[in-house]
Amino acid sequence: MALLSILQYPDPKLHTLARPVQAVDARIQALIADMIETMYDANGIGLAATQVDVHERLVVIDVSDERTEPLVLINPEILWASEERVLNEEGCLSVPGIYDGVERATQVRVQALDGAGQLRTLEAEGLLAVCIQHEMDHLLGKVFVEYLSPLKRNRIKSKMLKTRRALGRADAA
Ligand code: GNR
Ligand code: NI
Repeated sequence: MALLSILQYPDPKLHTLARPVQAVDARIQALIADMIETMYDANGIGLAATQVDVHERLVVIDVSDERTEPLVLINPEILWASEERVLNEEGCLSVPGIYDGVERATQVRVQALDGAGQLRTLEAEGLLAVCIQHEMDHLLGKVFVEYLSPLKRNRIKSKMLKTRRALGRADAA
């Protein structure tokens, strides 16, 4: 197992469209284990492969308080989303320190392969539904700040770049 590094907004690689996972094999199982470890280490409730620079349709999620219920979604597809929307305060491990309101469907029905390669259907509401939609956006190359006004987004972009310059990161995008 290994901790993976998480791409930071505005890294253009965060806007890559992920391809479907072709086979749930040893390589994918190892990636799942590393992503779960990385998500827990970063205190996140979800992590998309896109965020660790792997552009395949795979996400891990754990919204449990004890952080003992990891959920793996491979090649997830939304079968149904409620018309009803709710505004939630969102954050993202790729945009640390930034929180803002995003409107999402309150309920979703999702089909995905699990970590064993079994096709499953999941009904979600509350924080899980929000997290699933946030993670699936990452697989499409979309970061939550893209729902905010251009003014807010540009302020966030500048702040992120400034913070990274101050930290002296050579890998700043
Ligand atoms: O840890 C996370 N918290 C969170 C809070 C509200 C809405 C979405 C999220 S997902 C985020 C982890 C992350 O960046 N996943 O891509
Ligand atoms: Ni995120």
